[in-house]
Amino acid sequence: MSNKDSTTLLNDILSLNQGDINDAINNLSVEKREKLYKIFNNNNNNNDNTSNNNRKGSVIRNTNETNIEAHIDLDGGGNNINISTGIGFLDHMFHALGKHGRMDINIKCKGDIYIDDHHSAEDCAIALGEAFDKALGQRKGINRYGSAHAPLDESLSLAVVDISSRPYATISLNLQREKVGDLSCEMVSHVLRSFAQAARITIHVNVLTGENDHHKIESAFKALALALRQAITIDINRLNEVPSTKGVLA
Ligand SMILES: [Mn+2]
Repeated sequence: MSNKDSTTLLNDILSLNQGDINDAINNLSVEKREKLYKIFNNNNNNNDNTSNNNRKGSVIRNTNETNIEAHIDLDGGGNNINISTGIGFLDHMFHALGKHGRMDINIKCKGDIYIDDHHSAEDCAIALGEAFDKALGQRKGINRYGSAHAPLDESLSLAVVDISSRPYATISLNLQREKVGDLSCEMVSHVLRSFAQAARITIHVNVLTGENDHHKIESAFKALALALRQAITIDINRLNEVPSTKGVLA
């Protein structure tokens, strides 16, 4: 489009009243709203660190038990994911979280898995949660709430998220096995809880039905991914608003 055409188009837009503009924006897909939001946000807030145009977070976490690097880009799209926790099935679950939450996630962990999976699984969840918290910044303009069901064959899970700054997790998975791959089943709820705690969010994750433990856990992570996506998505109609009656979420 030429500059002249663009100018004509912008003048046409400016001649609309606010109600018509709001209606038009409401009719756009979430992806288009986010794109529109990014265009305006980049133009207006280039020097504002608290703005939402760069929703990335990085954490380096070193202890005697684990050395971890975690990066997340909430708006990355989920096509650039590299997970290496040392625990194969956990890699698979974090990958699902990024893919279906449309977030780019990178985790590298060197941990004491010669002992067991506990420290690495827990600490990766903490690092990822801290990176998520950093990426959210001031928590402005977000939907805040999200909920989703996700099936995987016979398994069905429900996840509900509130980006509340109140760390809380209710997890009910009904797992039967001792382990799936190298991940202990008891660590799955621990991972979800640790993530919620570090991210400072409330999550409810329930496996509603299912038989196969791999399927149950995977449907739980997918439901959480979808609910998180909803909750972190920017609502273009309230870009500078913190969605809390208190006025503060960070
Ligand atoms: Mn699978």
